[in-house]
Amino acid sequence: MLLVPGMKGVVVGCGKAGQSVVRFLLDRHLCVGVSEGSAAGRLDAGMVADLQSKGVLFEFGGHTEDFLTSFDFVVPSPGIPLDLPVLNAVRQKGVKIVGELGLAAGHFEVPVIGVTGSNGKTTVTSLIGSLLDHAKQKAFVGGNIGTPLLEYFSSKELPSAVVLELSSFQLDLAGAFRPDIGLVLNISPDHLDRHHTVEAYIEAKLKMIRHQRLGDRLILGGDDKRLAGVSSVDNVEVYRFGMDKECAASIKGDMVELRFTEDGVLRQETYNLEGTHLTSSVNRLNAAAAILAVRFAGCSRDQVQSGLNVFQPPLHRMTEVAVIDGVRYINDSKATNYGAMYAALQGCSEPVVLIAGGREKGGDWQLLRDVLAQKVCQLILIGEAAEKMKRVFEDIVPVTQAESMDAAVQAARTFARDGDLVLLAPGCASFDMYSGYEERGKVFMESVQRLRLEKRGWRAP
Ligand code: UMA
Ligand code: ADP
Repeated sequence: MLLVPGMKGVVVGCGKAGQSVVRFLLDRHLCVGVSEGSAAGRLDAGMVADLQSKGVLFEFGGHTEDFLTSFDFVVPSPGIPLDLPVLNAVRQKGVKIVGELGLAAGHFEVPVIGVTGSNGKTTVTSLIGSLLDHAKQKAFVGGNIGTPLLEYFSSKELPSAVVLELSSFQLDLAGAFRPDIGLVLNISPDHLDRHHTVEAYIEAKLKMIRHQRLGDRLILGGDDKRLAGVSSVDNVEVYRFGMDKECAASIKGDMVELRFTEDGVLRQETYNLEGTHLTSSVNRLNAAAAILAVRFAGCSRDQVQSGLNVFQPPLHRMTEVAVIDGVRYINDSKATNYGAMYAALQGCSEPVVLIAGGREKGGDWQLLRDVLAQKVCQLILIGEAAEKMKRVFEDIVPVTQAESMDAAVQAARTFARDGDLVLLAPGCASFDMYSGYEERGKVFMESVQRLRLEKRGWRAP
């Protein structure tokens, strides 16, 4: 979006992303406002005072039409539902609604790699960042992963590339944004409380690729039925990754085989994941996607292989916590939707004692019945969704309920036999019991560590 000094922009929501939008607009000499839903005292007083001293106008405790329509455009933070009545009213009055991506579109000076999908975004984004780093290309890594994407514009040194994890919330307002290399990893229902229908959710995700142009590249999950019919625009070249050997990056055991044409030359390369931390079924796919992206971004084969060898996947994603009495305990707290829960179970070869539940995000539990029947020997339910999940699954698997994570882990210990796997893969958000998936995963890991200490005869703290 073209920003001219003196224009007036208002940011809705003053969290991490909102604050970075404010800084971005101030740096461009715009008149800036903030409309924040919570009361004034809930925000960091120092931050508010600092912004006020720079001329930023605030309204607290809600979003009013009068305040918002006194600006030329409105920038909702990613977490703000776009169907809020006040946003509809503002739209009807002709005030433009633009997102972080819409503001950034056209202003990146270096190649952009955009990563979206329902699951694996953070792993693939951080893997791409790490592989580029390993090849001495310092990339800016941001977006949904944590550092707001507009922070790129305050980088002290120009990075060699930008790697963005993009959520459906951010892509909903993508404007004319386009990545030079776009990755859509997979699609499974998620965030239906916000998007209402699977179709609307998919449409939001695919906004990432709508403005790509000739010369850009699109990397798609090849095993995903919902992505099979997706085609690129403007003859953008499409590369698929997956189990099928026809894919440009295909998985064969612990190997990733690449086969693609570059400058008219057929390239065939093999990468070995054995001995890396990327051998789980989902991480092999994630590695295949990331390898394609960084090869297109100029890393050599050898740089990529040595980068894969040292990469540590982020915590709470199929993280092994301990082996106690022959039982492996796995923390997949980040499995907050059906797709991740399904993938976690599908990849397990041992009988699974599954700890699941939490706050539902919308969707149909029936889709998981087959995989639970196949893989799970005992289901332990926690949180708000427990009653409903019990009704869906109790005829196919033994079910018990637990009041806390600690009680769930203690129960899992009594059910699990030598050779089983205790898996925390909730399939739900965590906010009914925890501040987020990190806290939920941490509590699970602490409970497992207590089991280990008890086994050694030490009194757990
Ligand atoms: N608020 C209002 N009005 C409302 C609702 C909220 O004013 O109606 C205010 C809140 O009081 C708060 C602010 O808005 O002050 C929060 O804004 P936000 O929810 O957009 O959160 P941020 O802190 O700005 O973080 C956002 C992303 N959050 C969401 O998409 C919900 C972060 O993704 C992202 O890391 C960050 O920007 C930096 O880019 C988090 C996330 O949960 C990790 N993402 C979802 C996911 O991964 O599933 C999509
Ligand atoms: P996101 O950022 O999209 O939420 P993460 O890398 O944080 O992705 O992983 C989220 C959850 O999805 C974890 O439970 C993880 O084990 C699972 N997961 C990771 N990669 C994939 C994949 N390619 N397909 C399905 N599930 C995956």
